[in-house]
Amino acid sequence: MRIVALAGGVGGAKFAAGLQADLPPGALTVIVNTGDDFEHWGLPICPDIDTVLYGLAGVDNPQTGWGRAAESWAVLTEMERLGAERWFRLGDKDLALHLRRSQWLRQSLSLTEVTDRLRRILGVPSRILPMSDDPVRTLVHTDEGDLPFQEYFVRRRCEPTFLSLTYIGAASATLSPEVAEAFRTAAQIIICPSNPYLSVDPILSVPGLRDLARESPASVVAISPIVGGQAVKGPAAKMMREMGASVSPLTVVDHFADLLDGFVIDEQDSALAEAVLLPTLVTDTIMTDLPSKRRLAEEVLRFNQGLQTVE
Ligand code: FO1
Repeated sequence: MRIVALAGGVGGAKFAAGLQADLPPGALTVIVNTGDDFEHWGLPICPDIDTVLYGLAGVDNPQTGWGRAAESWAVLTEMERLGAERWFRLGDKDLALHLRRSQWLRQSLSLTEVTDRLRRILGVPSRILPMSDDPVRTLVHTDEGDLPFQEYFVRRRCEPTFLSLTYIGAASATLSPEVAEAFRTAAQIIICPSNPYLSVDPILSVPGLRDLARESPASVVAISPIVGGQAVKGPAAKMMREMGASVSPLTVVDHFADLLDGFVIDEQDSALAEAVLLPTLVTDTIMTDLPSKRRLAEEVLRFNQGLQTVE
């Protein structure tokens, strides 16, 4: 049984780890957002790929959700002494991965190939696929001007008022054969509880990807990243307010519209279930540790499986 999950940053990586724990080795393929990627200290950085990679390898920093556990910061400290930027914190172990990725990319390996080598070395049984091997960069239009994603998200801590997004390069980004094959052989497709605008939409902006998901015989289920009127983590709620949308799972389900066959909301929002015009699973969606991630994954897989038998 092949399961395809679409994931962005921390929330996506958490749920992907739950899916991996609940599925046979190799059953899971995670398609990851690359719109957050950028160059820093002259190195290509792929934050969402690395957040998913570390989360599935069990070496992620549980406090931040990004970067490595048991990290050291010797290079960052010395780089600051040498006058380099330090607003984007790269730990020593994390830096080794960026150096190795940079080396392989310069040898003209694709990001898909590089990512597959890295996940195998880190012992991850699941496939991790960039949404495209071509560059797509999320540009955030704010009341203070246009900001590259990490400048908005990290340097400015999402403080500027969000206006809109442009996924630069999306129109000419090509689907990799690996992503196309993953959708064609998927038994289920799951959109992880990631930011719909910053993490999921860039993936769906790759030409042909959304159609593959919608036309797939596999049913598509999304998990709301909004619980009890706020985002579990990150700027999704603030962005909704700044767009004049209500901070609600209903805004999320409307956003994905015709793509979904089912939706998952937290029990804190159970009163909204009847307003969701789709089959809805109401459960505890807060993931605090691996057992809670795995339990949620198990429930979502069963729920999604049930949708297919109905059809
Ligand atoms: N997020 C921060 O808020 N501060 C950081 O210094 C930071 C460093 C960092 C390094 C590597 C990496 O893979 C992710 C990192 N992130 C940091 C998170 C990153 O900005 C976000 O994970 C995504 O881009 C949004 O999901």
